[in-house]
This record gives sequence, C-alpha cells and structure tokens, in this order.
Amino acid sequence: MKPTPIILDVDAGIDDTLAIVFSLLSPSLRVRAITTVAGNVPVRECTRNVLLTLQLLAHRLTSIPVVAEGAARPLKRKLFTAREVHGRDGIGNVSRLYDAPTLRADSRIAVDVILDTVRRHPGISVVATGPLTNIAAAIAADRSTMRRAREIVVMGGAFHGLHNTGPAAEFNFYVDPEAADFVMRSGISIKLIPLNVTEQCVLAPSDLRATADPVVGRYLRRITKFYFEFHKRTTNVRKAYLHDPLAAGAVAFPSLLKYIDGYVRVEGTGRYSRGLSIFFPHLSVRKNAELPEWVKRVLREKPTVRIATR
Ligand SMILES: [Ca+2]
Repeated sequence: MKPTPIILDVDAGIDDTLAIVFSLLSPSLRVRAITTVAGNVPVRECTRNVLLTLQLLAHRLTSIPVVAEGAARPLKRKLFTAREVHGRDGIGNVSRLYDAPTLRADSRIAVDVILDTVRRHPGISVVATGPLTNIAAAIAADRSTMRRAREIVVMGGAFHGLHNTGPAAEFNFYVDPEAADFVMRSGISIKLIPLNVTEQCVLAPSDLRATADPVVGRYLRRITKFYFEFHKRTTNVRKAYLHDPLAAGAVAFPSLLKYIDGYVRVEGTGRYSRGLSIFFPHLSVRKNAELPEWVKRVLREKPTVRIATR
C-alpha cells in the first residue's frame, strides 16, 4: 500500500521527537514537511531539535523532508513552556552531546510551508503535536487550502477531569487556548487524540532496548532518560506516556483508536479554567429542549471533530 503523506507540526519535545522518529521510519507514512511551533521550549530550540533528529536519521532516509520554523509565541499570550518535562533544550539536555546540526531550515515560515505542502499533496494528513498556533494561522490565511487536507490529527485536550497543566487543561490547549478553539471550530475535519487516551499508551525503558539502529537507539535512550525520570517523579513509575507518537500512530494504523463525532470548544477566558476542553457528542436534540442558545447553535452545525475515546 502507498504510504500516507503527512505534515508534522511539532513543539519538539521528547515525545514529539519520538513521533518524528516513528513517522520517518514507518513504512505506512511519508513525511513531507516538519514545521515547528513554540511550546515545550522556545521555537528556536524546537527547530534545532528537529534538524538534529533528521540529521541522526539521515542515513535511514531516502529523502529529507523540508523543515520550517513557525510561531515563536501563542496567538494572544506569553509563551508557557514545559522544561521540567522535556529538559532545558527540549530533548532531555542531550543536545550538548552532539555537534550543532548542519542541516538548515527552509527560509519560508511554517504557515507558508504547511499551505504549500497541502496544495502540492491534497488529501495529506496534518499531524499537530504542539500548541495549535501555526495551524490556526494557516487556516486563517487560507481556509480553502486547509480544507484540502484529509484531516488534521491533533494531540490535545483532556476529558473526564484529567489534566496535566493547571487544574483543568492539557498542555497544548493550555499554552494557546485561542488557537485550539479556533481550530476546533474551523469546520475542517479533525481527529482529536486527547490526554485521557494518550495516557493509556505507555513506553517502558525496556521497549527501547530492541532498537536496531545503534545511532538512533542511543539517541532515543538518551533523550528518554530525562522523560522517564520526570514520570518517575510525578507518577512514581518509570514509564512514560506516548502522547505525540499516538497521534502519528492514529494515521499509520487507522483502526488503532475508536472515535465519536461531536463538537469541541476550548475555554480561553475562564478565570480558573484556561485551556479547558469541552466536548459534546453529536445528538439529535428534542425540539424546544431547554438548552442555552449557544449550545443549540453549535448543535445545528455539522460535527467535524472526531474524538478518540480509546
Ligand atoms: Ca508536543
């Protein structure tokens, strides 16, 4: 079967890096572009991490996807990072063990590369594993082009009371709630892979022992050391959640997850609930049912978000 073309939009990030490695080496996927967005660490570091990862994998690749740097901050807010999870450099403080990458990012900005790549490969899947700042900007710039993507697969949001940033939110939606809300309401076909599903997908240190390629294997063991230690401190188990790889996995293995159709909104203005994701399933509502006007309005729209439930 022909591999599925994808664009990766990442805030790399240890688990973003695992998603990149998985996507590049998966026979089911063909990575056409990797774009970066500020999130786990500032965008410059994200871009450096992507270039370093590509350089270390270059001997395994027939072609190197274009890399482009994107938004340095969320749409309306100051950047909020996650260095305690990913290290000062975003890859578990191992960048100092490697020479600075000689690969270069494209001179175009991420939004332009995303739009150009979708135009050139209509039906492509866009996999977004960071704050949705670039994706929102691409939709705002040219919605009809973004509609030509097959889907946008988003790692973000959290349901059933789960959260990993503040009392109510998942990190990506917390960092740029305005972008997340805009993308969820865009009418473009979206698959949402939320935290309560990604936390069911767990990596153990022993899972990496079998990595056949010595260069890649050593890199993965190095970057995940910090990530395992963070999880050990917070969950008391030396295992790590595979949030971002699951979003890429959902494209590589379409029957991996179960979905329900519905609507998602993301709280931007809440006093206590920044980044809270709200989901309501697509149901037929009784005529004259006692519902707030805004809910009735939403329920008249066609549901375009498919939420992974497991
Ligand atoms: Ca990420």
